[in-house]
Amino acid sequence: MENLNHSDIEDFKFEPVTTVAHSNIALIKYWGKRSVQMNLPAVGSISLTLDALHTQTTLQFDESLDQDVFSLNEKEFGGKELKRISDFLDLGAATKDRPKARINSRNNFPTGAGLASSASGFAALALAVNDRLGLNLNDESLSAFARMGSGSAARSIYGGFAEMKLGSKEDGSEDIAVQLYGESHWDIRLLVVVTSTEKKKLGSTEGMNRTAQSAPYYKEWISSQSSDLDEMRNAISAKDFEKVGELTEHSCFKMHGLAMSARPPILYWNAATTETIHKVWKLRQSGIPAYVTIDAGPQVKILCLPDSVDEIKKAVFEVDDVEHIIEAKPGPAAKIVTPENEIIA
Ligand code: 2P0
Repeated sequence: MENLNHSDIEDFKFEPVTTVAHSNIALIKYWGKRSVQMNLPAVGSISLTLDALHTQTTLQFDESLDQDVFSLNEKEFGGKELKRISDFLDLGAATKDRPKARINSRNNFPTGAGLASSASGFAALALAVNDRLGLNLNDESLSAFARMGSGSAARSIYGGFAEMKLGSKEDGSEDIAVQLYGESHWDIRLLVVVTSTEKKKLGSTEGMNRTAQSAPYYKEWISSQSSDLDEMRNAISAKDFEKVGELTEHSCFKMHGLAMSARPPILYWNAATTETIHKVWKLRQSGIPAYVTIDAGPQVKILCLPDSVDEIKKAVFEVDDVEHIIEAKPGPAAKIVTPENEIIA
């Protein structure tokens, strides 16, 4: 990230820019950090970017401000939410002594409930900062910058299937994301089954740190990841749906089993989460190819093929407390949008 070194005032563009980045679902999960300070993941991960879930962010540097102003879905945030954003802008500018900014973000999905809002959020912000500060980062460097905001954000720079690489250097220069395949590689679907829109009680960062410190299988989690990644890369390349599904479920349950083994235990699921898992497994027994995955929250994400969507939705709506289902396809890369193309959510 040595080229993140643009603190001269001339580098700031003071007109606003608007960016959109899409959320992603990890098929092979990231959980744990090898450096908390640099936000370096302990394991690589593979994801699918989702068209239906996005963050749109407008960034404007303004010399008349004496502190950054951050709003999400029209609500202004201070405290640790604002600090996380301000620290990220400092990192982009390579100085704390920079013009302050207004950051207006809008998610088209519930925030903080395990729908990876930090992934699309920091990808959108990284792209906006790159543009307004004239950093000229290529996609890999941009992904490393986004990663410093949130690990999963590195993958949301790309459309389609992306891999976050596990670097070995301490400076994080190898911890970048790359695209495996674009969004047109494979027409699959991801159904996001929303079982609760309450904000989660334990954030991912805290959950990961507690897991690393206390889960007895943490070493095995790390040592078994590279073969999962190899198998998943091959399965996506071959468009082998059963294999991708089986590996996706395996990585999900391995991550959650690990988190459950932390002290005190971490359990992100509610009753509807568990019931939905069983519903999907029952559908599979009846011949419908569908597989579950779950992030740091109670929502269940169902990987399936386009012609099974209606039947799966019908069955899952029978579960008590399923509030709604969002249908997603492989989504596009993060991009700058012109005012005419801004999405009014
Ligand atoms: C993932 N998750 O691979 C995993 C699976 C949740 C479960 O990445 O601490 O918000 O900001 O780097 O990216 C969510 O964690 O964590 C996440 P930080 P992040 O998608």
